[in-house]
Order: sequence, then C-alpha cells, then structure tokens
Amino acid sequence: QVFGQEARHGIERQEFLLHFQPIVDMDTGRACYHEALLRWQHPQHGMMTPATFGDMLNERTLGLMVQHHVLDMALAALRDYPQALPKLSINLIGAQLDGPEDAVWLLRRLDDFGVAPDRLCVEIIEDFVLGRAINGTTHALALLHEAGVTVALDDFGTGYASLIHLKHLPFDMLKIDQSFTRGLFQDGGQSEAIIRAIIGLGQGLGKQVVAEGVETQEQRRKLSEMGCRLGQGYLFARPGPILREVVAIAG
Ligand code: G
Ligand code: G
Repeated sequence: QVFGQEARHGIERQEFLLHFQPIVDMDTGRACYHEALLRWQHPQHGMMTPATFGDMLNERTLGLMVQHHVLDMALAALRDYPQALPKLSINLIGAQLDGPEDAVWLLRRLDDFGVAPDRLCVEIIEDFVLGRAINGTTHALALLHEAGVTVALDDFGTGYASLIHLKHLPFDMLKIDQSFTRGLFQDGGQSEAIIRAIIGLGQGLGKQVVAEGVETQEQRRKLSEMGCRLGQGYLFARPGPILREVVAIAG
C-alpha cells in the first residue's frame, strides 16, 4: 500500500520511464520495431524493473493508472519519432485489458495523439485470462486487432492457453519464450523441437513469430535456419533509453 502511494507520487514526479529494445530482422540485422519496457527511477532505490514492482500492476486501479501512463509515454514517443520508431510494442496484463471499454479507451488515446493503430503492438501473456474461454479480454483484443493494432502473445509456450483456444483468439504474432531459446544446444534437442513446432504453428496460422532472448550468434543462426526471421535479445541490444537501429551483425 505504501508502494501504491509512492507509485502515485512517482507518476506525478515523472519517475517512470520507458526503455526500448529492438526486435530485429535476423537476416539483415536491422531493427523492425521496438518493445517498450517500464522502468521506475526511484529516488531511494535507483532504477527498478518490473521484477521489483510488477506485482502492483496486478491491482486494477493502480495498475490501470500506471498502464495509462505507459501508454501515454509510448504514444508520445511514436508521435515524436516517426522515423526512428516506426512501431512500438507495449506489455499489457489481462487485468489492464478487462473488457471492450479498455480497448475503446486505448483506441481513443491513439486518436488523441494522432498515431495510426498499426504503429502500436500490444503484448499479452497467455495467462489464465487468455487460457479460458471467450471473455472480456478476448473481446478487447478483438477490437484492437480489428482496428489494426498488432496483438502479440508473449512468452508463448509457458502459459495456459490450449491450442483449440488459439482458434478464437484474435492475435497476429507469437513470441517464443526466452527459456526455449536458452535451451537450444543445451537440452538434447527438446527446446529445438518445441521451437520448430511454434514456428510451424505460426506459419500454418499465418502469424508472425519472434524469438525472445537471443544472446549468441549460434542461437541466431539456428533460429534463422529454422525459419524464424524476427529476434530480440542481448545479442542485438539490451533494453536502453535510446532507440537503437542495430547495425547488421555478420552471421
Ligand atoms: O526488462 P524486463 O525486466 O523489464 O521486464 C520484465 C517483465 O516486465 C517483462 O517480461 C514484461 O512482461 C513486464 N513489463 C515490462 N514493462 C511493462 C509494462 O509497461 N506493463 C506491464 N504490465 N508489464 C511490463
Ligand atoms: O515482455 P517480455 O517477457 O518479452 O520481456 C522481455 C524481458 O526479457 C525483459 O525483462 C528484458 O529485459 C529481458 N530480455 C530481453 N532480451 C534478453 C536476453 O537476450 N536475455 C535475457 N536473459 N533477458 C532478456
């Protein structure tokens, strides 16, 4: 609760900021778009990541307040850097996208900033909210998807969504969880098999696939070979305050 009060002050005092990490075309080494990751520059505790304060985002009122602030920062960046930042991805949890009204609000905000919907991507974790049947969150995602916002399923493969549910979920992109990327060459081919299956699923369903947590050239080459074109990870760039174009890294 004390944290909640601090967070309210933190927003007023502009202690929250976004760091950016590029999502890269692994064939050319160029940034296609960026993901926005929330940071809290706390007066006593220094720079904090959601690992420290993420739990508070689960509280509906406070979570929404922070999320609205994140969205405004993201939209301001999109408006101000049309060249360097063609597209930006933000993270949402189900609690922040509870029903159609949250989607309507988000679309109105895009309009206020004069930012085209196709320049925004929302990443949502396939948690228990998405794992269940059609609900408020799926309706909200459908509205966003129809309006042209890219919908990405984050940390794919670690959640609860059953495959049959994918038929009803309005989404455009699968992000392969970084634990699978880390497992490449480490676990006797298990992660490789799972990654192949996810890439096949993406291709079959006509969805884009992004590999998370790419840290080595070896992983990058393997992922490219398997048909995964987009990647994100420390090999290309760490999340940072500056938008990075990323120069081609010799494969
Ligand atoms: O860089 P990293 O430690 O920031 O991010 C940790 C996790 O925090 C990410 O996997 C992401 O899911 C979550 N996260 C980052 N930024 C936001 C945000 O703005 N909103 C929400 N709900 N989650 C975020
Ligand atoms: O929302 P998502 O789960 O995709 O958030 C990405 C998280 O993964 C953030 O915490 C980010 O800092 C982290 N991250 C991004 N690239 C790498 C990487 O190459 N290795 C590791 N270990 N973490 C990464």
